[in-house]
Amino acid sequence: MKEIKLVVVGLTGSGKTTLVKHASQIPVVETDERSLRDIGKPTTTTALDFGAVDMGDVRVRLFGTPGQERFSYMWDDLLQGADGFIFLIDGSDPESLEAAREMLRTYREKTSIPFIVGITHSDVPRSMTPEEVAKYLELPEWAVRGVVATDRESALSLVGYFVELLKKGGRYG
Ligand SMILES: Nc1nc2c(ncn2[C@@H]2O[C@H](COP(=O)(O)OP(=O)(O)OP(=O)(O)O)[C@@H](O)[C@H]2O)c(=O)[nH]1
Ligand SMILES: [Mg+2]
Repeated sequence: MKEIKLVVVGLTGSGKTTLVKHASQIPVVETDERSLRDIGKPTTTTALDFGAVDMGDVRVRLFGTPGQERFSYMWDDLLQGADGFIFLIDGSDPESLEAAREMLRTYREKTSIPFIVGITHSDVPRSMTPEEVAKYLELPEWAVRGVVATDRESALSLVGYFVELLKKGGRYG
């Protein structure tokens, strides 16, 4: 079976661990620990999340990164051998948008592999739309999709969408 490695990146609280957990069909390896700082949730990823899901003839390996800067030593390691990355933004938190843009810039300087942007919390009323965010990030609309990371079907649909794009782009398969 062909294998594809996707890395899930984004700010703390953007929903990376949640997405990997809901998209994976194997029990997920998690490294969440109690957060020392108040980040609006009890735990934070300290090293990585790992999950996997088979999609047709492709086995997708999903690696979630830690969002916090102090664990950023993991970022380059996790990108090793990756076929693409999914950049998550919490759509219910417009105040995080500027920091998210900066972080996306950092990742695009690190690597030239393909990426898409997922707008999480799409189920929260008055969340930012993918169109708005695409405009802000100066990306084409096809590159930015809404997702409900807590919902298995929605999480899988985002991953599946990216896998199809990678196949079409000739980057994979
Ligand atoms: N309603 C809703 N809640 C979400 C969604 N995605 C994530 N959440 C919640 O938002 C929080 C995000 O937490 P994580 O998945 O731990 O975020 P993370 O990006 O892994 O954060 P770090 O590991 O700290 O970098 C959790 O409480 C999730 O339940 C979503 O699409 N909708
Ligand atoms: Mg996490």
